[in-house]
Amino acid sequence: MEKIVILTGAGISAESGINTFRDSGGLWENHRLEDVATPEAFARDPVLVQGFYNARRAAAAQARPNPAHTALAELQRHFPGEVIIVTQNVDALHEAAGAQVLHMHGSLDQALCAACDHRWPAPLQMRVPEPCPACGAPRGRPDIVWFGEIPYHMEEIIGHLESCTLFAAIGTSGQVYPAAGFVQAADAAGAHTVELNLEASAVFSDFAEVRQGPASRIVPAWVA
Ligand code: BJW
Repeated sequence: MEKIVILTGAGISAESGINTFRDSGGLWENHRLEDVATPEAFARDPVLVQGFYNARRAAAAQARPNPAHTALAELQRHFPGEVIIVTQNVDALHEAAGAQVLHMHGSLDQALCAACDHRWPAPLQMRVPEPCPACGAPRGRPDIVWFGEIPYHMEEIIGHLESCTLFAAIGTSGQVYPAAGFVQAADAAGAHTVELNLEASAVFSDFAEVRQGPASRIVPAWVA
């Protein structure tokens, strides 16, 4: 049976109005991404880090799926084989388009207790401190995979990569691992590999095929 694995990154949501990370120099209010997206940063300056995610949660709440999200959802619904969508994005636009996805870097709309691992729906604005409703510890954080933390669903994702016949990476810069290495795992499994991006990613030469352009145009054309 054909199995397609699709990895998406910030570029697929760009035309829905959500900023990508590295196009703007990777800066947020003059802070490097690595200075807000780590557990150490949260321990050092929780107000700064919650502010970063509160702003992004507010932006994501206004965003709607674009034709690229819709095309992937339709592919997943109608393809006779299996279509696995793995996203690095923490927005919920794939789900809003009707797709089922694995969020390897977590979700903006979930909160996580750093004391007991309990998860609950994040309020639009998380506070500092944000108490955990299960254990009461003042250690609520965004349920986001930060640098140095282990991405979610890795065993399942690797299993899919090892058994896929086609792998596509859409709108991701290929600068953050382990996602940037998925193309090599799929290639080793004998899959055809294709990159769809506005410009060549850092790992474009690992792909058998590269298609360039805005996701809202090239993804529906690729799926058709
Ligand atoms: C369009 C478009 C349009 C624009 N149409 N396209 C040295 C070497 C190798 C690895 C490491 C190293 N030092 C440290 C590491 C590991 C580290 C890492 O990779 N660091 C690099 C910076 C080098 N990785 C980790 O720490 C990860 N954990 C880990 O490795 O654990 C060990 C382990 C792994 C596996 C099994 C067991 C153990 C965790 C990484 C967590 C990443 N977290 C972030 C932030 C949190 C989420 C959030 O705040 O939202 O996730 S970083 C940030 O980058 C975010 C993204 O998901 C991620 C990827 O970014 P993405 O999506 O590619 O976006 P951009 O902005 O980079 O690119 C956008 C692209 O779209 C561009 O190419 C544009 O051209 C394109 N585009 N408009 C189509 N309209």
